[in-house]
Amino acid sequence: MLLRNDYWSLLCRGRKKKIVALIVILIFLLNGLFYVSLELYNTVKRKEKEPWYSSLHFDKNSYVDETGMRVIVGHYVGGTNGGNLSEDIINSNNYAPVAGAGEFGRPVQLSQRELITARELYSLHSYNIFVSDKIAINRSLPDMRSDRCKEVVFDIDNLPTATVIIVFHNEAWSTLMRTVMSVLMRSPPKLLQQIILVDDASERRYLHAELDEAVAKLDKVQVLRNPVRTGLVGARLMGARKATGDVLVFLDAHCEVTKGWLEPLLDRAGNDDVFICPHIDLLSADTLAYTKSIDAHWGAFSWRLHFRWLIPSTEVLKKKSENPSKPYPTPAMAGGLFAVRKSLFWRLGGYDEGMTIWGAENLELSWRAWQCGARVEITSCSRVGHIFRSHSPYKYPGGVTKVLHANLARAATVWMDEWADFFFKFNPDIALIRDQQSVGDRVELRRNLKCKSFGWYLSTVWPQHFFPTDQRWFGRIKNDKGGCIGLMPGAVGMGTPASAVDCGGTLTLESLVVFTPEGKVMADEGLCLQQGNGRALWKSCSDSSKQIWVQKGPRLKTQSGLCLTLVVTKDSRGVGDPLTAKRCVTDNKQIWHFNRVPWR
Ligand code: LR7
Ligand code: MN
Repeated sequence: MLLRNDYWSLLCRGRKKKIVALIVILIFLLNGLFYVSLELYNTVKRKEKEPWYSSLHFDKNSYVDETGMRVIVGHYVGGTNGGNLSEDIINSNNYAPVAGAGEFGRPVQLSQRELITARELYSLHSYNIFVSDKIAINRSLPDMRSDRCKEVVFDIDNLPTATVIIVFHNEAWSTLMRTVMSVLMRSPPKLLQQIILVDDASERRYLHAELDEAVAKLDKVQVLRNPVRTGLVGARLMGARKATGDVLVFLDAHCEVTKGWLEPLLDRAGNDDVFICPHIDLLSADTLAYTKSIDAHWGAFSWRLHFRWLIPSTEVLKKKSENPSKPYPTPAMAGGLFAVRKSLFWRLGGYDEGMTIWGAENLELSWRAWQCGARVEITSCSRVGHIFRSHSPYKYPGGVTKVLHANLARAATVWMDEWADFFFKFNPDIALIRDQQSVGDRVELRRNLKCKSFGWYLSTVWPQHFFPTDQRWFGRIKNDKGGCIGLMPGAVGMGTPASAVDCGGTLTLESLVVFTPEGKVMADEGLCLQQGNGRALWKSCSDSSKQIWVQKGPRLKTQSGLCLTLVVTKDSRGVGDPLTAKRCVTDNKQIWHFNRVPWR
């Protein structure tokens, strides 16, 4: 009988025995290593499919369209302001550039280990501060201008000068400084009069002495300090009062300007009748990559007065393609990035100082500009990147809703006339604070400037708007089986299949539609009911004949004579069931009840 040892002695002996044992152990180890790396690789793959930040808090109403443009912005759901991070971490400046990182606007990718830290720090600013701290504050960026824009020659000697105003509250050091450096590096010195940073009472330690020291080394840059936090309106006004340049150029504190950005703005702003905005590109909040945003966009707003990017009118698109370097009009501006001659800014009343912290000042300014004889425009030749974030990182005294609602109530009361009544009627929480706003001085300003009506603004500046008017039917279109034509809450997006929604109470905007004399069924967000292939869809309102519905008694017919039908599948009341145009038959699923609702 062989002993265990004897097997070994049969195979090998002495030194050889040890070597074989070693090889066996090595194979074991290698095997283990292989499995670990496989697991790691799989995790990375999985992460690639579903980015790590997808677990973070996103506004359900926001989405990015196929071109990468954040179509819905400017409505926040409140943040966590740094969560459980220690005071030391919150107050430290960890800027440590890594050679080459983010150069030429490229994305910065992190290792698995770094991602853990990055995720922990994310809530501080609602963008990836860990990545930002790796990118040099004077990084290079590509020239983002189209060839047609590069061809334009400016007479530098005859352009007005610029004061660039950047307000901030608890901004990250690296992003703020990168904004400043990009302006210094890419503005003709002759045109750049000064850069004014306005600190809106930031608490972060690194934004005090450390910032002062850094700024002292830079030519033309100064810091003003707001003793109490007023919000961006108060801070911008503080900067504007100290401006010595001819033109005020406002930027958010997390922007990067690209080559040739200033000249087209100054060229147009010199005219003294216009608020001119650059074309806003995207700086990814996760990788800080610089990406182009959709070529043609303009700004407008929803029924709830949330700022929205929309596709411009056909007329504007046509003019834009004929002359791509020419500025084009926009019904509203996003608010953060624009240039205006100082004299015009003050002549039109600066800003409404009653607006605190954040929100609505962009719509107020846009309406005021248009209604009071000026214009709001975008020039595609000036390209500036901005970090779009999905929620706001800082504190709102009393809560974001309270602050935003008060600002919206002010803007609506002063400028919207009958449409203010529409806004308040369907937003009863905001109506409650309507009378608390003292806007006497702003109403007087409007009277003194002899400004035009909101009706004029809608029909002249934004004739493609989707608000109700006296000439448009407004109300609820209810199927005989139950269910109304409307937007599914939360399912807002271009090209969403249309389903019947719960008819809800009298004030539910989701179940209310505008039916225009031309036959368009319009819902909030600029969406029109359109017959697609086999299913009715909510599509961006356009001139398409597929968006025309003809009312024939209780039926809604397409131009080819099909009848809008509720395809009852799951719910006896039809809620959630698909809508589509089908051959007309005698069927109550094709019968619609038009219940008119007064729009104001
Ligand atoms: O209390 C505050 N004090 C401040 O100084 C709150 C904010 N701020 C500063 C802040 O640090 C930042 O530099 O104000 C600036 C704007 O605040 P953001 O970046 O939180 O605003 P936003 O980019 O999300 O929102 C857009 O809408 C706002 C409405 O009040 C302002 O008009 C912003 O300037 C505006 N930003 C843009 O237009 C950039 C383009 C993106 C879009 C849309
Ligand atoms: Mn911003």
